[in-house]
Amino acid sequence: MKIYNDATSPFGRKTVVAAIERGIGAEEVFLDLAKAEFLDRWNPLRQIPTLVTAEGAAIYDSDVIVQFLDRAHKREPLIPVADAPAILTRMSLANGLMEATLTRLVETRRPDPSAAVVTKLEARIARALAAIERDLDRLAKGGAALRADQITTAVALGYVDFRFAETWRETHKALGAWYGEMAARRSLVLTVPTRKDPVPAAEIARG
Ligand SMILES: N[C@@H](CCC(=O)N[C@@H](CS)C(=O)NCC(=O)O)C(=O)O
Repeated sequence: MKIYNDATSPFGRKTVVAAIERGIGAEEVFLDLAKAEFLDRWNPLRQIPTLVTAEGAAIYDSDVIVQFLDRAHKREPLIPVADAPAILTRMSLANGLMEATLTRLVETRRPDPSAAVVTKLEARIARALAAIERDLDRLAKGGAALRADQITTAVALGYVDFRFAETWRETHKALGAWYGEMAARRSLVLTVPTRKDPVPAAEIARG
């Protein structure tokens, strides 16, 4: 299977981290979204990540890819069934944090950015960070195998660092400490948004 992605997409990073965490045989393929017309046959939204199976089926978006990956390994589930609603809700919160950070960046890069829109998005980012820290006990709970909510949240925090600011640690110390441990994991280190190349397939399958 191939995962179409680029270096900076947090949604794509989430799926590649999940594949590495469970040692799933997947190939990450980088594309340039500005020249990705070929992707339309797989994903008419022309968005990444898009997974294409060996049989030629397309799977998207990122949360669906994570659920697909969860059927492709025999280790602990990324989304344990017993707690799925809470895990998926924490994933939605982290996805929203990624979206707000991305939309804010796009707005600030427009020729005439709206201060009101930027303020609204920064307030959303602040509320999301506070809510994640309030729920940190449940988020951090668990064994050595990362769950999908932990992966999504760590990737979202990395994206806030990369595209907005690192100052959130000053007011969210416990969350900062949790993220520090997460960011040191091999799966997160291999997928930093400043990388130049896809993660080699052998590194993903190694787990
Ligand atoms: N809900 C989607 C969001 C994917 C998304 O927004 N991807 C961005 C890259 S971070 C993209 O493809 N942007 C190109 C575009 O929308 O034109 C998911 O979870 O996969």
